[in-house]
Amino acid sequence: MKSKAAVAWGPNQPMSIEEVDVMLPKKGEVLVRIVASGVCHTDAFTLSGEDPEGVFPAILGHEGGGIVEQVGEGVTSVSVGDHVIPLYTPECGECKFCTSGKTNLCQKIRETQGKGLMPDGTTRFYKDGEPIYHYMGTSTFSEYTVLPEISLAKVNKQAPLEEVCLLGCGVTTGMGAVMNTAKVQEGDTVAIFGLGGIGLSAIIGATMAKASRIIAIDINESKFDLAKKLGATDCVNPKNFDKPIQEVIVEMTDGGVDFSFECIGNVDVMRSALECCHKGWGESVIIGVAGAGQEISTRPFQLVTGRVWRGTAFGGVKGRSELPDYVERYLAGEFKLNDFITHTMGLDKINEAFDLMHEGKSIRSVVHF
Ligand code: NAD
Ligand code: AHE
Ligand code: ZN
Ligand code: ZN
Repeated sequence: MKSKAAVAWGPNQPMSIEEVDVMLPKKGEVLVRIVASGVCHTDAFTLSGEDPEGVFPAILGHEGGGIVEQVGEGVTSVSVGDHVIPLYTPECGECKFCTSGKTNLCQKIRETQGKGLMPDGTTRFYKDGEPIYHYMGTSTFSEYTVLPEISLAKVNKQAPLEEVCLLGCGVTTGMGAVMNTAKVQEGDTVAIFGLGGIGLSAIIGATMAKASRIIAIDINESKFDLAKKLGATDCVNPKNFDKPIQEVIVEMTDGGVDFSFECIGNVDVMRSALECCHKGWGESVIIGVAGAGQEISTRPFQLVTGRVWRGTAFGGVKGRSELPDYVERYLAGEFKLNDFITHTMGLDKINEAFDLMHEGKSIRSVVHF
């Protein structure tokens, strides 16, 4: 069938809107009509050419909400008309990772997904007979996309897909990092580096966990109003100090925070985030994605003296079994999503959404189809 899609033909080039051919779903696959998709910094990261797994031409997008249009042979867990959120971290329920009870990183289809392919090693997108690669197993910048059944969370139809699409990545990642990965407890002190969709969602998580102090850090002070509205107790711009930001935070918190979160993808900030943690027990969680070839460093003494460095993908959330409950909690009014949606636009304006992100003017742009 035909579908309108934003095709990324190569790194650092604007995407172009094309009519592409989408193959119908094969065994275990599902055709989804995407209703809306958020734009996450990871899409821009891959478009920049910094992603070692970036393949082109590809249809990017991984923060979507859609409706099942057709199911392939053997698909039983979703049916036509169901509302779904695509999952870049699937949940097969049977692999070593799924059954470990220790991680959300299902590996059932990770190898093909990382190469931009469906599990059978082929693509479902074509333009003029030439294949176009999938992205993160989701490719939500297409009106129609095909996903494995294990990459879909079925959610309550009452939830507006134009908003809950943000639970397909950013909001779940930030909230999950705090509540699931770090397990912040009432009274803990928290520092959050980077106040985009991820960092602001981490603030929501820290507020829900009743953290006593939530220090929000960004070099773009226009992010501070929303950070405070969501619960930040302090907003700090590292540029306003003539010493390293970790020293500033250690002084503000009588020795450092209990937990810190890096929500930028900057390896120098990752070091600051670790080193602003309290000696003996402080934990720093890396969420940001850094480019090919980049590495983190610190003095091992930082770890010897009790600080912990860890990371998280999709907030440690198991998409099929846990994401529907995030949607229910949103519907129950536990947190809001529309604060994040600073811009909405049609797919044909998608490059503007990327520009707004690079200019620091948006939190989330949501593309409608
Ligand atoms: P964003 O661009 O919307 O926000 C990044 C924020 O960081 C901006 O507000 C920017 O001003 C701020 N910033 C930049 N440099 C800074 C510095 N040196 N010090 C302080 N603040 C600085 O991005 P986003 O969509 O919120 O994504 C954030 C990061 O998280 C990206 O690296 C993205 O790829 C990654 N990410 C990871 C996961 C995961 O599962 N681990 C999921 C989603 C996104
Ligand atoms: N492909 C990159 C890494 C990109 C990455 O870290 N992706 C995160 C999700 S970012 C969402 O906005 C993730 O889930 N990683 C786990 C995984 O299995 O991909 C690289 O460096 O190769
Ligand atoms: Zn993302
Ligand atoms: Zn699995």
